[in-house]
Amino acid sequence: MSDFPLSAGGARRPLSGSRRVLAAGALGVLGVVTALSATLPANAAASTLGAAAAQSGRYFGTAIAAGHLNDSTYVATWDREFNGVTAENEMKWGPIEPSRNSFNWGSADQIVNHAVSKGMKVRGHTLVWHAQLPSWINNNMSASDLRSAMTNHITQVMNHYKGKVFAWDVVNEAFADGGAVGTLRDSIFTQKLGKGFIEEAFRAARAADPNVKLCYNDYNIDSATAAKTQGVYNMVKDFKARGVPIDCVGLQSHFGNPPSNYQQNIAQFAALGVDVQITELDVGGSGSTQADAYRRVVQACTAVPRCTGITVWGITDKWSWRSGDTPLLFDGNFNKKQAYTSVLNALNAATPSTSPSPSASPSQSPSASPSASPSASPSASPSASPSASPSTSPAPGGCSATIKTINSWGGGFQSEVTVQAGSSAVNGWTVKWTWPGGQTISSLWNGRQSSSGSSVTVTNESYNGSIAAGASTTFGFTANGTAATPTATCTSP
Ligand code: G2I
Repeated sequence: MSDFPLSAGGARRPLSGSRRVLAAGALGVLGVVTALSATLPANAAASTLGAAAAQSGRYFGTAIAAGHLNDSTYVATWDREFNGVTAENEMKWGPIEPSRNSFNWGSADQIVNHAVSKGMKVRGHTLVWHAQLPSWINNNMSASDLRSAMTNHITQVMNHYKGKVFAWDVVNEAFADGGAVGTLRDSIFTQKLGKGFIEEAFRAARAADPNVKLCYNDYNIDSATAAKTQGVYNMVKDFKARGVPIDCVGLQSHFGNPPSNYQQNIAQFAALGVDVQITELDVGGSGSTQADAYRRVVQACTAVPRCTGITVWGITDKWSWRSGDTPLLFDGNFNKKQAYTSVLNALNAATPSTSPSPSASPSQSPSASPSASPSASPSASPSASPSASPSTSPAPGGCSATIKTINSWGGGFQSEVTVQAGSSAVNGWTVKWTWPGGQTISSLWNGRQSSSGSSVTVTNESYNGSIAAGASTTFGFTANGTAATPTATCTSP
């Protein structure tokens, strides 16, 4: 558990526990998948956070406050170390639309234009949030008036930043900290529009811009098993099943320690077919304890290909929203802390990232019923592959497994293994294969691996052992050697 209770979004709360761009030709093998970026291992370690992250196709960003842009050390550190940015407050509803349909772009534009001129990735934060609302959003509004204000806000702000922002936090912090799984925070949005406001916001966002990633962002969803996490997980799964456009989940990660199942959590969201980003990272503490916690966060993200980037919530401890916890990578004088070095080293050791194109919205109707049939989404897990192992039909009650190559580069490759249940549900599975040419797995997610010589055995994680009849789950890995798709066997108890 964290030693650093803090508030996010205004509420006091306890915390839960705590290389060169890949050749375009190689991306072509991904078929429908348009990689955001994917990379090859570099020969030399990079010396800045952004350059180190870029080696694995990721970004390393920071929150920036326009009010500090007159400090030359602040701007120089931003430019030197980071290749991504989130406006700390300037794009929020209150600051950007202080009067209805009258927009104050100045401060946000300052940040975005600077970032774009430096080739940084910009996260848009945030469109619909219960905090920092303008005073003209109030209880006197009717539901239909609030709905039209929300749709107009989403549309105008997204239009203004079209082509400059790569991902939007469409809805921020909508889930409650207590209560049953799936309980939403009480807000003007739930009061007037009901829980469907989240879906309405995502559909409006997709209508405004078909090419940007649409994210759900929250705090205290870092632990894989927390009730709040499960609520968000269920929502994303439901959105995917019904074709509600969603492309990414942001784990804010304001804590003192990442929970022990943090990587598992990132992997379980990724397995739903969304990107995951660490969006507001700050880790209270100091010295080697803090450095170690930061290292574990970076390792957890970079072990999962669809964890595409990390943003820290500020540059220097002195201007952090929780400065008493000294949670950032630079001290009050912009000196690099021990945590800086551990992050840099972990980024330099990272394996490649992949990210498909934004999801399409098959239906723009906010009233699409929950029973609407699942639709194909281009952001579903990569389906095109240059090769796949043969799959045998499972016996009733049994399972089958198919290995396919997702990506390959000189000396390594990435694979996805689909575990399919037969005509009965499966509770627990074991997949085995034998490497033909000395391949070795370097990182595996959504499964537990044991190897002996060329024989590999992978069993389910606690969260993906149950597969309904006819349904499937996937796990993935990166490996050293020449890409291969050996025949895999699957057994279930
Ligand atoms: O609370 C930490 C973060 C939790 N997740 C969403 C983030 O958007 C949120 O950021 C913080 C900013 O770091 C603070 O800077 O959001 C706070 C508001 O909830 C921001 O604080 C506000 C102060 O409350 C205002 O009084 C102040 O005018 O910052 C404003 C600008 O300095």
